[in-house]
Amino acid sequence: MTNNEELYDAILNGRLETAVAVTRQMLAAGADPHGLIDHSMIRAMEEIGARFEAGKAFVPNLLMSARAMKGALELLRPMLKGGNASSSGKVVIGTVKGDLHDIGKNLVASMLEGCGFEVVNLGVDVSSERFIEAARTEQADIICMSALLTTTMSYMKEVVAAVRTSGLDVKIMVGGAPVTEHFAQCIGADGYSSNANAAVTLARRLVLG
Ligand code: B1M
Repeated sequence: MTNNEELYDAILNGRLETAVAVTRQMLAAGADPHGLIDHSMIRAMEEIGARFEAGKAFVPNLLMSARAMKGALELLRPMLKGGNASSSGKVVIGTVKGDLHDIGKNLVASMLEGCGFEVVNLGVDVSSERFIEAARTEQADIICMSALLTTTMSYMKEVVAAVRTSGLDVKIMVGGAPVTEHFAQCIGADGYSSNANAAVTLARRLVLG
């Protein structure tokens, strides 16, 4: 088994210690953190999700995989640099109300941070009031929302409406597995991105105008 396969297998089967040990080993050998994320870690989460959907895995399996993924991701966090040292702008980020998925959102937050943005991470289950309050207090340039459930993505529309009514001068970005460009346009968001790298490009574009 290659190291990439071992990492994939460890996350898929929720083995935290192995996931962390293999990640550490691969980094020491000079592996590219983005390669690990894209080729092993996200693939493993997709597979456990597919098994869950097919009734071949259950919520405890999702939790264990998530724990293993988070442990490995923690090692990569300081390395997710994009080479821009000065502050590119301030982002308030959170997973919307009713939704507890935070791995992708945290990946986006880490990438933004690594690429020079100041990031205020509000966590999960974030209401429109909290997004607005944080954006106002922090004088944020961008509100970034994540949703992983088809049942919670509709809440993004409420947040966009509440932000527009509040009169705040802030851009709004949305993303997460069920979200699409079309959906983002329909709810009046300023932009959509499908992954963490694209989120950085979009944030830069929104701040520069
Ligand atoms: Co849940 N879950 N889950 N889950 N879970 C999904 C999302 C699901 C697709 C699984 C499936 O059925 N195949 C399904 C949703 C179905 C649907 O809505 N159509 C599902 C379900 C049903 C549920 C529960 C309802 C299960 C239950 O209790 N019966 C429940 C809901 C709880 C809740 O939120 N209220 C639930 C619970 C959980 C756990 C808590 C056990 C756990 C989350 C742990 C955690 O996050 N701390 C979990 C997990 C792990 C998953 C899967 C398997 C993996 C998610 C993940 O971390 N992916 C997921 C299946 C899947 O996604 N294939 C699933 C890896 C991550 C890196 O990708 O988050 O997509 P992702 O982020 C990407 C992009 O989407 C994008 O960038 C990231 C990196 O490239 N992105 C953004 C994300 N946010 C962005 C914001 C941006 C831009 C890009 O702003 C501009």
